[in-house]
This record gives sequence, C-alpha cells and structure tokens, in this order.
Amino acid sequence: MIYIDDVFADEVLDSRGNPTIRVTIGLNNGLSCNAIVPSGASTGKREALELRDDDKARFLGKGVLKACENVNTTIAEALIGVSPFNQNELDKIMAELDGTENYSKLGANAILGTSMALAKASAEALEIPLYRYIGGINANILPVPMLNIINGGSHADNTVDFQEYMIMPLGFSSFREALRASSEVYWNLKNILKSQGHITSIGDEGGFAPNLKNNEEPIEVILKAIKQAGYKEGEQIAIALDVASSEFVNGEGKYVLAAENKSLSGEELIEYYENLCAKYPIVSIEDGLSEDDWEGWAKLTKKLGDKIQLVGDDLFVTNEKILREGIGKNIANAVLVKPNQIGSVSQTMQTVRLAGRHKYKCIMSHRSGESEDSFIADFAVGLNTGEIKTGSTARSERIAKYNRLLEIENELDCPEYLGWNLFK
Ligand code: 2PG
Ligand code: MG
Repeated sequence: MIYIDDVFADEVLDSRGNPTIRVTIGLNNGLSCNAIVPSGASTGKREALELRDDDKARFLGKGVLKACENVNTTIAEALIGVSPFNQNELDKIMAELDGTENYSKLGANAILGTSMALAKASAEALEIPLYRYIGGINANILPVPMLNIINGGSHADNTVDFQEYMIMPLGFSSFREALRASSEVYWNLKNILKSQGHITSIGDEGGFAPNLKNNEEPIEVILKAIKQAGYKEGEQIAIALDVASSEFVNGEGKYVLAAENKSLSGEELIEYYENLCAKYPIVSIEDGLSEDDWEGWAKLTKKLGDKIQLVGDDLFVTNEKILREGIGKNIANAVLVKPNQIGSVSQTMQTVRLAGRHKYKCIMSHRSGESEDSFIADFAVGLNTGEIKTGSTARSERIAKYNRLLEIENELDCPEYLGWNLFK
C-alpha cells in the first residue's frame, strides 16, 4: 500500500523575489513531488489568508516561516501514514485542523501547497500525468490563453489605469499555433513601442509597461501589432481586459481614471465599456466594477452580459459560496479560478463544478507573483476550463505554463483547441 511518509515545507522565492512556500510530499515507494504557491498583488478582500511572518527583520516582514512550520508540524502529523489518493478527504482534514473559513490559522499558503503537492505525488505514484489524474479521459481540451501583453495598474509603474491588456488567439485550430501567433504579436508590439519612443521594459506578468496617454491607447497599439504580425484583429485575435477596478475605486464609490483625469460613477464606467466594446474587438472584461459594487455589477451584466464575457476575480475570489450568491443575483457570466484565493485543490474544483452547472465560464489563472511550478497548466486541462490566463510570452515563470501546455498537446491523442467554439 502506498502512503505518505514525508511532508516538508521550506521557504523559497517567487518571481518578484518575495518569499513563498514550497511543500514536498514524500511517499513510502521513494517518490517525492513538490509544489510552490503563487502570490497576488491586487488581491480581493475576501481571499483566503496568505500567512506571512510580519517579522520586519526578515524579507521586510514577508517571510513565510510560520506557514512552513505549520506544514512541518500540524499538517505533517495528520498526513504521515495516510494514503495520498483521497484528495477531498485530505483537503478536508487540513480544513478541520485549521478550523477557520479563510485558513487564517495555518495559512492558505500552507494548505494549498500541501494540497497541490498531494495531487502531484498521487499522479506520479499512478504513473499518469497530473491532468489525467485530475480529469481522467475527459481531460482533452487545451485552453485558449489570455496573454497579458500590456501591463498597467498595480502591476507596473506606468500611467495606465487598467491592469491587463490581453490578446486571445481565438481563430486558430491548435494551442501551438495560437501561441506562435501570440508571440509574434508580442514581438511586433515591442518593435512598435520602440519606434514610438516608448520604454519596452516589462511588468510583473511579462507584458510591456509603457507610459501611454490614456487607457484606450494600449488597445490601439495592440491592434496595430496584430495587423503588423499579419493577423486579423477580431477574427483571429481578440482583446480581453482585466480592469482590476477595485484598485482605483475611491471611498465614495467613484472610479478614478488618473490617466484620463476622470472620476466616473459606476454607471459612467459601464457606458465607457459599452463604447470601448463598440469600437474594439473586446471579448472579455474582468473586474469591470469593484468587488463591493454588486448593484453596479448587476447593471453591467444586464448591459453587456449577452455580448461579452464578464469575469469575476476579486468579486468571487474562487469561493463557491460567493459565486453561488453572484449566480443568484445574475452577476457576471464567468469566474477567474485562482487556487490560492480559496486554499485547496478540491475547493477550487467545487467552484469550477458550480460554475459549470450554471453555464458560467471558468478561466484558470496564475498570480502576478509566480514560480516555475506549472500546476495550473495541468489543472486547466484536467478541469476542461477551456481558458487560461498566465501572462505574456516572456518571463520563465509564465512560459513554464505555456511550455507545459505544449507538452500536453503533444501527449494527447486527439487534442482539442476550442478557439471561437469557446463562445458557441
Ligand atoms: C489578477 C491577477 C493575475 P494578482 O488580478 O487577475 O493576473 O493579479 O495576482 O496581482 O491578483
Ligand atoms: Mg484580475
């Protein structure tokens, strides 16, 4: 019988150079697997708690030694000697050990790291790929990527208010071709920005971070890059935005667009989006309104919900209960799926299943602070999310996910890439 004989956590660095937790699970057959937990910058208020040490003498207070300690003592004691294959039960045991809704005792980073490493170790022990372990023979769809090629908001030190300007390669028949086209657009974008005298340094997710004059100019320049790369805007490559509006809403509920010297009400911001969508091939807007503005969200969904994908990230924080409330109120039509917002593999799966039952789309997502761990690539295929958001075609922590998806596409007998069928 296979059982867990070692659980070990240590403090490593993420892509921003901040400490994060790596959990290694060892099995009695000699196998061992590890997982590294990512970390966000523009976090939703209701996310599960990322436990940090707050010891100013180390890593400016961001150390995760307490979370490691929790894995190495409390969690290890409960898991050693147990079979790794009962993911739901093991996640539940950790939830009970913690005893709080948001994992504020042991830390969501401690629990998620263990949960991910358990899934990896189980797949390894069965000698099957992780996506196959998660999804069985149903795991066959390569996700359409959302590639963040211009970064703004709290992910970059530039003038742009919106956080992410993404391209979605929808008019292609394989993931490989879609990724190639995206990389070509990225390089054309760099050349155009350079020729216009802009800086071409990159933000946290590998996109460029130029100082542009308003929040529309990034779209204009991306469309130019699509054309210059030889692709048809709207037909082959569409635009998706993560506005991350909770980051620029003020105390009075006004949305402050510093780049345009404007302060808009929720209704005015909805109108702003309607105009943008009429003008440009936008297929998806994430966090268009703040996480507290549920009334505004209902209006936004009424106005644009049958035309484009409206994604709740800070709004739903991958939380089944909050998503259920949103579904009941007809809010948004898609959910961003970030395992560390909720804290375990099985809870993430519950949220995805709920979304599926109510025809909400799911987009598997990285965090702005990432690592070489490509867990979410397998997770996206295993859960058939059909979409993934994992940065631009630069920076190895982003590329790790894309390269893993290329590998999965090679492995599958008849891989499917949905492209526009995603919306049909
Ligand atoms: C987002 C994410 C990832 P962060 O807002 O969608 O792109 O950013 O990890 O900083 O929350
Ligand atoms: Mg977001």
